[in-house]
Amino acid sequence: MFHEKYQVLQSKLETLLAQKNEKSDFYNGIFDRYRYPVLTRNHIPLTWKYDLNPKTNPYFMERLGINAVFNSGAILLDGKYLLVARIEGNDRKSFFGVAESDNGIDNFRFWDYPVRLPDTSPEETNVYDMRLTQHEDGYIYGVFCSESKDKSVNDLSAAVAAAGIARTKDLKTWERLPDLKTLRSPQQRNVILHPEFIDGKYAFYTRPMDDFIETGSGGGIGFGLCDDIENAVIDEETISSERKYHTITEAKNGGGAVPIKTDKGWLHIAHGVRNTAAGLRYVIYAFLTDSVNPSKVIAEPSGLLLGPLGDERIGDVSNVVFTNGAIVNGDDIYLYYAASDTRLHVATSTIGRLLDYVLNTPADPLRSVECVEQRCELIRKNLEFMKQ
Ligand code: M1P
Repeated sequence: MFHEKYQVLQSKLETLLAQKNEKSDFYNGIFDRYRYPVLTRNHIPLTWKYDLNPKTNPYFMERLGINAVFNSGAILLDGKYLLVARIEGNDRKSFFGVAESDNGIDNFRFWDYPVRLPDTSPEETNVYDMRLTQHEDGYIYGVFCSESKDKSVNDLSAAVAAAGIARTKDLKTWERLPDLKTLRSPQQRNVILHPEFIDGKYAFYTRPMDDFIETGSGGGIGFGLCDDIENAVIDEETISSERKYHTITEAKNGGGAVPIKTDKGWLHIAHGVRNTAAGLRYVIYAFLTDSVNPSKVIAEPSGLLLGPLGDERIGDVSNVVFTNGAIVNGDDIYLYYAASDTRLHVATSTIGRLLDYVLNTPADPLRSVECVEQRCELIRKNLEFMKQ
């Protein structure tokens, strides 16, 4: 019975891993959605969850269950599409696992073992949301949220978020560096290392926060330079993409995928959050920054690029889409986005399309009356064009 059960589960897993993905019928001309998620908790190898020895596990139970697989860093390495996924155990702790595919849209298979980061801080309780930067210094950097209990207040759920930094050449062996220090922001999440030196320095996109959940006085996505990646300290953060009243970024925003270099500037795919009666709503938006000064926004289209749709809206933290990874292969872009902190999807587009989107979608005029004017202008042009 033990062996039969194993065969059934293993063959179910193999069927899932072999499943071909296909574009869904969603259309907006900007990107394609796909029918199946690329990673879910069902993609996790049985060896990670079960004790496969009938003597020590006579009931063939899960011993270490997995609750969710979601927010993933992404990189193209030696022709393979690699995701460093956030995997959350039934114990609520997150860790990282590398999943590999030949085409970026299906057949992602986890490597044998999860990532073992060097344990450099006994205070660190949880790690998640790694951004993978192939830096021009030759290393691949993983910058992630390192979370610890906030012992300064008498509140069991109070936590402190910092940006952990690790580096590797192969995603197998990792060297942990000291966490990023931002002298003017007590907490950080959604930090990304820019892939190139700026003025000879390492450049980070930050997300200044006063608190673990609320960004407080943090005005948007920050940017700062540091001299030494082995002791990264940023004393000055300037704001790049701002939070704005009555927009998709009103409550907070944060960097997403590592910015993509294009001939028109750096393409950013980030997240924005607003508050609703049903809780926070997370969507993905895009903007373009200057080629020479990547903190200077030169185009920011109105509203969201990708919002939670259909089943994506439901999960452990509902009404959330979130990205921390994209892969560029030639002109093609593979955007990995998680739905409701539960599973991971892919959307595909091209650099050409997304540049057209950021450069030619009108900016948010910030007031209903002007939004109506903007839409009427589009209708007027269309009606005139259709008469021709
Ligand atoms: O639960 C939604 C997201 O919340 C956090 O994002 P932010 O820091 O912008 O609030 C992160 O914990 C992220 O992992 C999570 O998906």
